[in-house]
Amino acid sequence: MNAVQQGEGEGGAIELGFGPGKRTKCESEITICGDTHGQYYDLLNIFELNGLPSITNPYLFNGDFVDRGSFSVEVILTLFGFKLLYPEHFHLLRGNHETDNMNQMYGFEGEVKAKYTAQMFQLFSEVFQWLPLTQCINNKVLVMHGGLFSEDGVTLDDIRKIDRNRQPPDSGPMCDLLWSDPQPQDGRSISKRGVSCQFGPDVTERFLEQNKLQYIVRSHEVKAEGYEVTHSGKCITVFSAPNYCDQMGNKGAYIHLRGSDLKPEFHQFTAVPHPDVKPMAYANSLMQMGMM
Ligand SMILES: [Mn+2]
Repeated sequence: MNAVQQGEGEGGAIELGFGPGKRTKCESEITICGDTHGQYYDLLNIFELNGLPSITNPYLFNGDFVDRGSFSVEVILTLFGFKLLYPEHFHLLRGNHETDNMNQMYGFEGEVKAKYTAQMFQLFSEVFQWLPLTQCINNKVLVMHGGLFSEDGVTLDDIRKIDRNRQPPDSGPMCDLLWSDPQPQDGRSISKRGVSCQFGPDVTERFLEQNKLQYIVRSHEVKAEGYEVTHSGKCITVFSAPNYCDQMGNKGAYIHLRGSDLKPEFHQFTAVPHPDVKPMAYANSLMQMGMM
């Protein structure tokens, strides 16, 4: 029946609901989108191209809804609205930008204060802390914003046990899920971001094997084509903010996971016009002057 069904089903098709390691059963299809970063008009274009969210058209948005783009309030209220309408068929995962530090520097806090109040920002901050960190689809595909871990051996159970209702720590599994990036060479190296790590194909392979998963889907990095398949198809990046910050010239993409084998199908799109408010219009003024 429905594309995504959740409940206390047999055979591991269960929605845990409370832990950060939520599980979703995908009966026929789900759409996964990556970073949207306050690009509201591009978000509307996704719904134009792929249909509005509904019980038969489920979505998962993989974090970084706010900051940089100057329509972050419009993006997050739209996404929260669909979450309220279709709680079982519309999924939101936390990104590294659903955090106070990032929101203070990259515009969301300033935007909320300009459009609403400081108290309204506190409310968003509180809700962001409850967003799940990962979602597991049909016990086969694990979705998270950043990527895998600084150490081997992390299990889905470990992920479920993370106490996520807080600002993320500077290291450890919660930090890694929000911040890490894949790298082409085996092993791990220091991240160019100065937080978490970069993980190689061997790390991905071991994690998938230990947890009996097929592949991971993550976001967090702008890609020229809107998506990238790496680690022999086992690590997929999807990014849904085309012409990121009005300057990168990249395509956006979303992924359909279809059928019982959850084969990924990529759809690309380009940026649409938006009202004349520049990205970072509400950001910390030191950031705007390029001093940070
Ligand atoms: Mn990110």
